[in-house]
Amino acid sequence: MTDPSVVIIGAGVVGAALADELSARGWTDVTVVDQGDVPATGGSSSHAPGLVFQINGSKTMTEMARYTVEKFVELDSFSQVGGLEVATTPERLAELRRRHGWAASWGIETHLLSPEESVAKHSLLDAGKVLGGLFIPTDGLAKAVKAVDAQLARARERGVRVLPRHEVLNIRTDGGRVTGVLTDQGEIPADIVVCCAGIWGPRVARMVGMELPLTPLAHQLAWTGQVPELAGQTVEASRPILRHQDADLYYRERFDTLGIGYYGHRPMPVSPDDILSVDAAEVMPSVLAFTPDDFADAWRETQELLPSTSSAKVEEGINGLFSFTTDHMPLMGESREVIGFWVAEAVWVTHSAGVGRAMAEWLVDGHCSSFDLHECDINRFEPHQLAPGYVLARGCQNYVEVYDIIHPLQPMEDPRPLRTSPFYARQQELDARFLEAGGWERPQWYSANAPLLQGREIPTPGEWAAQYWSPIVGAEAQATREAVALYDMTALKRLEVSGPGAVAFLNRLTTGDVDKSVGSVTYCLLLDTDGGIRSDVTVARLGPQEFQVGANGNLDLDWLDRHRPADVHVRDITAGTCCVGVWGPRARGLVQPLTSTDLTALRYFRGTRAYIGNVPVTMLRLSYVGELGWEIYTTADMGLKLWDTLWKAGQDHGVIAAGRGAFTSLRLEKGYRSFGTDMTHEHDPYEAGLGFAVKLDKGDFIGREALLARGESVTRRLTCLLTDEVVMGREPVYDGERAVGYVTSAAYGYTIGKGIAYAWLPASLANPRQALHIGYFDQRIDAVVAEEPLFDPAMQRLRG
Ligand code: THG
Repeated sequence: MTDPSVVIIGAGVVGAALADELSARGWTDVTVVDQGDVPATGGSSSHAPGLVFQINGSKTMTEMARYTVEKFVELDSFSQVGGLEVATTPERLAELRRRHGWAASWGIETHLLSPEESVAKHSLLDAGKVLGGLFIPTDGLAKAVKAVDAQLARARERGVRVLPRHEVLNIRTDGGRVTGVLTDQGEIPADIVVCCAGIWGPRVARMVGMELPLTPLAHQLAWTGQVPELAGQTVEASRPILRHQDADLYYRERFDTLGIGYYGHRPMPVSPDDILSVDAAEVMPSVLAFTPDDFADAWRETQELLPSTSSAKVEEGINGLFSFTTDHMPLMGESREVIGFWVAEAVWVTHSAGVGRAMAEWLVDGHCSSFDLHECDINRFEPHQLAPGYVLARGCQNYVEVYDIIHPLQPMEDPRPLRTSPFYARQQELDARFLEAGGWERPQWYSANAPLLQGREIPTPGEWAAQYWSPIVGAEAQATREAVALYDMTALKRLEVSGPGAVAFLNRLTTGDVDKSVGSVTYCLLLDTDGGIRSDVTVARLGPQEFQVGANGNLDLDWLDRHRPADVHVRDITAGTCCVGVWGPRARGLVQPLTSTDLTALRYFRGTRAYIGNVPVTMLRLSYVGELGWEIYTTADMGLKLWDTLWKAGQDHGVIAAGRGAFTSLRLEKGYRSFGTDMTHEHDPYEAGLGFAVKLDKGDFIGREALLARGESVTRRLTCLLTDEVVMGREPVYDGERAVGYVTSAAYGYTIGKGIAYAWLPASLANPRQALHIGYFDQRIDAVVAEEPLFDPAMQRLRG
């Protein structure tokens, strides 16, 4: 088979990186087109200020940034002056400590600095204003246009064609497949088109009928005249790049002047349709006229932080356009509708080479092995998240929040509410505190449960962990184990998989054997061809050719849909149905009188159709909280009736409604993993402690060959740690002074009376009673490896 022909649209930092990485892997039938000149095309790369700060809460983003730095250094397109983030408020100082933790978790060297040490790194700083700093030695200044040039040069040497001044007019498709790109200079045939068009991306995507949830926003970048203290500086930059996040500002040197970037001004979105063409634009299409009024506060704050700028002036500035998304993450992957149409969009210079590498691996190998991309996948979105109003509102809000301190549980505030379960009215009556997930309003706890606190000692966590928290969370968790609770599970993604080929299909896509009797429920994994975990799912056989799959999100729908043969249907039934988990030792006492189905005969991990009062339901006997009970599903129209029926019957059994806070705590006590947090595509089932869900001898399935090659022996393990203090996730784990791993999920275990933190650790340290530390702000918290599960290892609760 010959390599496919690829057309890359856009010769900015992403397109250039991709051309280089593809050709390095032997794909040379590659054409890069751009409407502008090359290497300065007029897009965002051409005006990018070039600051590369690598530290990010996302492991993937940090790793893609690190790769970009390494590559740009090699390409002589990077000035590694270091990065300095300073704090001028106590909250920011704490945040810098949290970021230092992320750096340790993801393996980047950083140093927390005193005010004096900060000033020693950057002498323009006012010592009196700075409370501390975070120094990242490997950060620095990218020369984006030079990097584009260097990467395109390498690609050209390998045979890649680069065509400047080719404006894309349309994408040719045939039968749902890409066949070529029509430009103003003629047509270029293609098997694969990759849209790396940055701020023009939505326009290009629309040519194949695809909504790209990206908003171009103008961002102010100003340059001072000479700053006296920099006079005579002959190198472009000698001090580290600087961030003053408390005032939404960043700085870089350019000889004796300073560049100042500002995120504090009003969001200035621009419709992709209003971006000027290369020839119509005064400077370049991605550069709009500077609006000095929007910069007034920035200049005042600058003079305070960097007093020597007081005698300088702002001499020039731009409002430069670049891409924002609804969740701060890039958009990568293949369209669900048009085969061969790929995007690599909403990528900043910081991550560009990493994204180029990821895309090349994905295209050439069928998956990306260097980075876990589930947070970046273009198919991650729920339908409402593609609505133009949503895309715009979230893009603008994310501009405002770029430098804000965001708590891990902090929900978006607008637009809300979007999706409400049929139980919503009752939840409001019970004074639920709602957070948000996938658009769903999701109760974290119910204030109406405050009386449950009587006679209980619920420990209060530290200040940070106590946000979006109430002691009621603990009371709900304990009451679940004592009596019975209703959990709204409607947000759990549900797919119907049906048709003559359904059994064979699911056996090929999952690690389990689903060819069991009607009524069986199978917990198993979706693996990629390399054996990495794509998801963990429950597969309930509701009929000979009919299955309900409990999944983790839209990517599972996409994965199944992509692989499905013509005799299998895959349908997302989440929105048309609802689910309530009824769990606790008194669950059977509550539900049995409401149904003629013998619930004792319905064994653990079995399911059935039944009636609860007047409500037709599907009941699955399983429990993420580790208690006796069922997930009870019905159609959305009957949801409220179901809730009311259970609620009324539950009054004699001490029923409560319980929220997500309790749910997470109980889940961790039971040791159940959560995809995306505890394990991702980077991990195989054995490392994640999920080897039991892999039936290697059932016949072939996606990932089997890779698992056989990898073997079951592991060098790292997802490990249960016990602590005295609650952490939040993503903190580094230390063995002495050495960072050896990172926390995934964490919560207080209210019924075991300990803090729980799951963490990825070297296998050699994953042994019970191993003593370690977790880095949490400025503390080192004692942690001890524990045997799991912490709760009910004999499974008496679930099987009772
Ligand atoms: N309910 C349903 N589907 C789901 C989830 C759910 N799909 C996504 C996610 N949650 C899957 N995660 C789990 C994790 C653990 C279990 C179920 C779903 C579980 N495990 C038992 C154990 O590990 O002991 C049983 C394993 C077995 O018997 O094979 O229950 O919450 N519908």
